[in-house]
Amino acid sequence: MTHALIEQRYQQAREQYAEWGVDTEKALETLAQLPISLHCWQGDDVTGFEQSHGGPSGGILSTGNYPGKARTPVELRRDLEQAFALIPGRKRLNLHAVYLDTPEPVERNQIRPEHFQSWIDWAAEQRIGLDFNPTCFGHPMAASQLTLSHPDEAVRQFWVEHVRACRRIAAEMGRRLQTPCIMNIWVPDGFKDVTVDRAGARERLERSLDEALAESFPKQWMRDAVEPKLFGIGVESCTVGSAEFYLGYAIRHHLMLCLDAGHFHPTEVISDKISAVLRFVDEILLHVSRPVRWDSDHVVVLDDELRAIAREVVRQDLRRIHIGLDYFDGTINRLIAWVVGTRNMQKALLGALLEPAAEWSRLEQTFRNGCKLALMEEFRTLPLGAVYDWFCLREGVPVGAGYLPVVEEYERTVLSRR
Ligand code: RNT
Ligand code: ZN
Repeated sequence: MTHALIEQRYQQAREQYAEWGVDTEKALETLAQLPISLHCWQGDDVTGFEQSHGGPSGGILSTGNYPGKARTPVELRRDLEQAFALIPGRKRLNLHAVYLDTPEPVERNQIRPEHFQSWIDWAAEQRIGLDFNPTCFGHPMAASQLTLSHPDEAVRQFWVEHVRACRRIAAEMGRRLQTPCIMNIWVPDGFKDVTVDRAGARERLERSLDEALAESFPKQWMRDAVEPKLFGIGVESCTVGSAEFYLGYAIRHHLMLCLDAGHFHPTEVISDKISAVLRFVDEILLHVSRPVRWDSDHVVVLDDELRAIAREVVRQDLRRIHIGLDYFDGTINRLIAWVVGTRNMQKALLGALLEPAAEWSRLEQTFRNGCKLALMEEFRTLPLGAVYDWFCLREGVPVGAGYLPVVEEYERTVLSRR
């Protein structure tokens, strides 16, 4: 498509939306300011750079062995730079503790901000913020699938120390980069089979969290989030950090709740949970993912649930909802996975920003539900794509599938040589 055609299509789209009282320019301005936190772990199938231990379990699973995964921080940063160059708008990077950059192995309860110095310097250069996560899996001390709720005091303390160390690192990231680092705690803890002492495990998890979160840091440096889950592989019968557990914990301790799209029963959707949870917690972290039959972490596509999530983000309070991606597919080119998922998140947000929600809400409140349905269905076929293409052009990234040749070239010259 020529620039002239992209512009022409945008001008027509702009008029079409204007007829419904929607200002496309305003929507694009908002979209350009909305950061999306890309998850570093799509770049290497959640392996990380500890020389001593390899990646998951923890009951999570990345399948596939597509060639070219990043093996070092330098390679991962290079891949991320290439992906960032193909994604319009504001980005952040979400790191896990196992992505440390050290010449020698460092135990997880010993990690310090200097082990992430190269990431912090790089993020400053890229003008992006960092988010962070303790890694409570893929480690001999997590072999039993119990970490913060482990009955052995020494093991439990090891993981408490790990989370403490991570919070200090997160605070340093936020201080250096002048944007709060979101520190999200997810642990795989649970039981494979019929469980006797659920209460004991939950009591230990609560105690560990209390201990790990005792130190306080300025809110403008770091904020804590907790992430509940329904079940994982190998912990089918009981997950200690369940939805009720963490919702309660987050409310009582004024923490952020993380809602992962794959962490609930298959017919439950997080788009319905956002407005409920926001009544009781100040902020929400989203782990946007795509569960296929289970928490499979497929690449995010522009489906109805993604659009529903985006509507809630836009209609509630943009400042109280933080958008992060969480999926990992090792069967396809990993840059394509990042670019497709992030662009889809943005398209869904743009779609929501281009809807006259106040008008539709009036119809709903006056019980004109037939009209509401009709208008909402009309909007499905309005030219959202023309507006997004214009956004890409304006932001200086390839329009539409124009990024594919760039990825292919990168695969040929960089990835295939690894
Ligand atoms: C696991 C959780 C968690 C992880 C990442 C790697 O089910 O979703 O967020 O995916 O921390
Ligand atoms: Zn998650």
